[in-house]
Amino acid sequence: MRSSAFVLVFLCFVADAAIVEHSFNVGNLTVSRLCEDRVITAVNGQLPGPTIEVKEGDTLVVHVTNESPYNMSIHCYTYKFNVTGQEGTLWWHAHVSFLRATVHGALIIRPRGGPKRCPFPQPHHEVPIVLGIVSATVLASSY
Ligand SMILES: [Cu+2]
Repeated sequence: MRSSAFVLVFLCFVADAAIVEHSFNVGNLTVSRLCEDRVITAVNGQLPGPTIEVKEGDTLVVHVTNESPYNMSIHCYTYKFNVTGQEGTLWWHAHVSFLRATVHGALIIRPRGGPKRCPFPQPHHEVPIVLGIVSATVLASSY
């Protein structure tokens, strides 16, 4: 009896986990900053890039098509992560330093147990805010 209850609880846990998929198209984007139009590299034509929302325990799959002038040709990659052991609002970003300023976005990992597991009262509304430094040097070096 005890082992069947354990199996049932385990199945509920597994059934609650989801596979969250995103497609990132990395390419050029013209933005107006510091009173000038500049061409930057961005994801899905957005700055900051798309917000990813998952629950702890989900599997995150990101399909990336690189159409930026870097790497010279179109490359496609698929990244797969198991989101375990982390909760909160983080950021995803390019690991090339001069692209990190424009190729980034919010990664929101919600607790598996829902809002009741948050260590604060449930907010009325949530808005992710991504702070970035855009300087003439960054813009000049990103195209
Ligand atoms: Cu990093």
